[in-house]
Parts: sequence; C-alpha cells; structure tokens
Amino acid sequence: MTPQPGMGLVAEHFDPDSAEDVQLLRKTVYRDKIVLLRGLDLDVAGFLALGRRLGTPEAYYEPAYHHPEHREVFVSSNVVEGGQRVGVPKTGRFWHSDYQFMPRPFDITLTSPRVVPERNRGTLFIDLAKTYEALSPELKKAVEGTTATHTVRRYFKIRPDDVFRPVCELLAEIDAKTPPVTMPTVYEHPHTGERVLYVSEGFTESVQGPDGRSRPELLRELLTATGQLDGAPGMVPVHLQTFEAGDVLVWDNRSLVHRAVHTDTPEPAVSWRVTVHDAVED
Ligand code: 7UC
Ligand code: FE
Repeated sequence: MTPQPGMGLVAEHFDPDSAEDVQLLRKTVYRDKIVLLRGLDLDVAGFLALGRRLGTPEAYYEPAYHHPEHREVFVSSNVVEGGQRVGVPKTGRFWHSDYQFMPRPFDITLTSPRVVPERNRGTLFIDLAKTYEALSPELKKAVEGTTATHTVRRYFKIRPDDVFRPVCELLAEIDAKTPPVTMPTVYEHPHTGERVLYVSEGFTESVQGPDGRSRPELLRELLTATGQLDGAPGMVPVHLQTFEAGDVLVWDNRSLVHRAVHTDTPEPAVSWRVTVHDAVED
C-alpha cells in the first residue's frame, strides 16, 4: 500500500497477508489516526484475522452483539431476516470512544461496513489530542490533576429479555456489571506521546477536581471545547469518514471520539467491528 499522510488516509491494495503492509498499517494508524483500507472485501474470518494482526481482539461484554460464528466480532445491524435478528441496531449514535466505560478501553477499532445506507452514511470523528493542544492555557491549567468518571448507564441498550423488568433492577444490574470507572482526564498516548483529553458526551458522567469534588461546569466546558455538544458547533474540526461495503476502517481509539451518523428514515445498515488491545500497556 502507498499511504498519504492526513486523518482519513485512504490505502488502496492493502495486503493483509503481507507483514510489511501490516507493520505500515500499524504505524499509519498511530500517526494519522484513521485509515481506510479500500475494497478489501474480507469475509468475517478474514476480518477477525486482520484484527489479530494488530493486537488481541476482545469480545464485547454483552452477547447480544456477537456474530453467531465469531464472538469477537461485534455486529451492528438493523436488518431482520426471517424473523431473526443478528447483532444490535442503532449502535454508537453519540460521541464516545469504544469501551471508555470499562477499566481497559480498546486501543484500536476496526470496522467492516457490510450494508451501507444510501443517505446518512459514514462516521464522524473528533481528534482529542488536537483539541487538547488547542485548549486555552486557562482550560489546560483547569484540567490538570483532575479525573473523569465514565459509565455506559445512559446508552446501555434494553435487551429483548428486559421487557417488563423495573428500570431500577436494570440500573442495579448495569452498575454491578459495569461499575463507573475513573481515569485521569488527560493522559499521554503511549505511541505518539500526545496528550489526550479523555472525555466524551456519551460516557463521561463527571469530572472531579484534585480534591475529589465534582466539577459539572468544567465537564461542560470540556465537552463544548471539544465540539461534542450539539448547539456549540464550529470551532472544532469534525471529520466525516465515508466508506463503501467491503472497505475496512481502522482507527486509533485512544485519541478519537466518534459517533455514527444519524438517520431518521431507517435504511438497512450492517457493519462488523473488531476491537483490539495492542502490545503497549497504558
Ligand atoms: O449499542 C451501543 O451503542 C454500544 C455502546 C454502548 N458501546 C460500544 C463500545 O464499544 O463502547
Ligand atoms: Fe463506537
């Protein structure tokens, strides 16, 4: 492959069996954050195998998302065939990074769009390393020594078996299975050395000062400054990544937040996802 620098880099003729191409892909993902491998057309096993070349895949904790043959493949799908549903519809329609609510978030995400809507296609991305860099000196100082707490609570999907369960019981289950996690608000990316402002509109429920006290106004300021609040557009570059069925999209989940493009008139949409931990601990 012959990559050109820049977020949303497009690579033609990527060979998943070439160690050289895979090494180049790995380096390019950390440098350019998003790489689109055009026209790869991998089957589900080949897609998972590509994930394994970038790290150790981890299956999503909720089985409803699993591909029937490969539990490490997460299926986002609104297609029902013969009364049978595979995967979960309408995933990720809010700013987040994958598994931000877990103690060990994913390092790299790969997606393989299978059925792409005609309209409202693509995924939006914001680079939280670039936005940290662009913060005012005052805001940079204000986040120093703070922590952020993340939870899936607002975006946990009600499962078919949850019908008629009281919401309090469901909330208790969510809190027991996925207790909120607290991390430094800013951390250093182990591959690029960049400082990343690690907050999202979807998963971050609070920011605490060094004294442990919640700072709701600071969280709001950070979400505004990183372009994640509707109604505060303009200042932050948002990248729209489009793709075709058969492409593979790979991104650096440590430094980007993303959200699926909304569609009010539902068109069929299906994609596979593999998420991996790379070799570096952070
Ligand atoms: O259905 C979804 O939107 C899934 C979301 C709550 N979590 C995806 C992830 O990897 O964090
Ligand atoms: Fe996601």
